[in-house]
Amino acid sequence: SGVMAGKRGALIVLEGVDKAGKTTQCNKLVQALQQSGQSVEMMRFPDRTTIIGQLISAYLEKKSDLEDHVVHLLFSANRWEMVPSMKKKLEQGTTLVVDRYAFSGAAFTSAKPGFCLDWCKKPDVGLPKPDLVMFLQLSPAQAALRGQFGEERYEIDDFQRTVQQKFDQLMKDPSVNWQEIDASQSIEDVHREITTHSLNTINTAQNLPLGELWK
Ligand code: ADP
Ligand code: FDM
Repeated sequence: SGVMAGKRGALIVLEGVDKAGKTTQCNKLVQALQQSGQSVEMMRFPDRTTIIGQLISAYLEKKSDLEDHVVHLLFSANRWEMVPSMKKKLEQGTTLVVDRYAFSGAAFTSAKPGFCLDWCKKPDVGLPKPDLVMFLQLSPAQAALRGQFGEERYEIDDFQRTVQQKFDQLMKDPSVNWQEIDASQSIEDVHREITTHSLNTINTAQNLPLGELWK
């Protein structure tokens, strides 16, 4: 970055099992940061609006079947296709709040028989590294209180339990800045915690180069 370069934005990711409150909290965080005068945008993966995203969406809605390796690589490609615009926005000082990222990618595929976590991480090695990953922690029992699962692929209790175990493994990696959040609190209490972590991260990230994930 040159002499006149401004401060970069932060890459902030929310992860967690289904119904943990990711989407609710991403929306509230974006609103709060906007109100505090930050330049901020929300993103979500999968991004179902692209061509690759439409293939993924049809698969999740069970309108099509795809081989397990293929769909894993499509999820990863759906992140890589956004990388140029993500980097540009971050460099311009915009903070990105992202609903799911490569951690969901690795956790969900490695929960399938015959897939190891290490293989599942490989296609996402080198993606922009989040400055902060908040994991919304919620037990399956508490998730069940938030209503029934929908009709999409992966919305099955046993599978979600295995996904949680894979997330637990991923969270042992100290090269990623994980923050575990107790997602069983009220929406407002979770929001306060997430906002505090995010503001701290925005302040520290602006003086640091953007990292490369799992590299
Ligand atoms: P996710 O994106 O992680 O699947 P959502 O944000 O869509 O989760 O929330 C799932 C459901 O749980 C929604 O009906 C939402 O209103 C509700 N919910 C979210 N956060 C909380 C909370 N802290 N306490 C109770 N219900 C919540
Ligand atoms: N998912 C999400 C994956 O299997 N791999 C990925 O890389 C990502 C980003 O897709 F079941 C799964 C997780 C979830 C589904 O659901 C997407 P939402 O409701 O759009 O988050």
